[in-house]
Amino acid sequence: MRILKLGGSVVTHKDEYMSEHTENIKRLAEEIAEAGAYPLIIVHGGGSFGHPLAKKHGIAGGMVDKSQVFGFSETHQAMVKLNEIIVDILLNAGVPAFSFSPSSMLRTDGKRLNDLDTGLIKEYIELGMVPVLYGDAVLDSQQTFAILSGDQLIAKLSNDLGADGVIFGSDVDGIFTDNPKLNPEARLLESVSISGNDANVGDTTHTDVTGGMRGKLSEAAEAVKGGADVLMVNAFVPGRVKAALRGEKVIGTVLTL
Ligand code: IP8
Repeated sequence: MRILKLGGSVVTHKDEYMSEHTENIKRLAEEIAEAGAYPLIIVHGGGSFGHPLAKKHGIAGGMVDKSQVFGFSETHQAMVKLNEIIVDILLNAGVPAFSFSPSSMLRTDGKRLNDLDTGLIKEYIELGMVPVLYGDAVLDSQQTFAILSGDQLIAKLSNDLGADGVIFGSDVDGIFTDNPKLNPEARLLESVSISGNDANVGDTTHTDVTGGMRGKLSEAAEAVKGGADVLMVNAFVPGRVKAALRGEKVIGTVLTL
């Protein structure tokens, strides 16, 4: 079983509020359909849908004021909208996508996802469907609510379901020696050891309440520890996600123990 992350920077125009990247989503849906690499779970990020609202209402830090409740709903609703757009496009491309709302099936504890009942997800997969989940505004046992990143969700799904491979599709080729958007000298690393310290991923260039590339790396490390092959690829370059899903050699960064 494989898990594919479609980063928020891939499925939305990150600097345009609530603007989906239809062209990218359509091409990726075709690639996913053509790869036919089932069983598969897809998880997408928030991009310009979830993150600006989560930030505006301080959702990631938990509830300090009742007035945030409305913003919590708005943040979730923005993710529902983005998810609907993505699932519709996947279905049009012939991928048997099925939407799962994380906030309806789990809660975090101090921002961490410790318990996840994967029974239902498993049943949908066994029927041949492709569950599509997303980073979401969720209830939290310690701070009333929190933001669960798609990356943390992936690590948990990968470990609980015993995924063979996890592919993180983002807007960069993989992990670089430095942030390639800020430093032209940055070099792509073909493989990165999660125990080593060979990458300086720098800071994210957009609003990201869940920790940007640094957060992604630490969640990806959890999936590596659980035994999955983890690959980071540029989902903007046509063919890379398809090749990665097929298990073919592709430009990107492999994470190792
Ligand atoms: O983009 C966060 O998911 P991510 C989702 O995977 C929200 O970190 C609601 C901001």
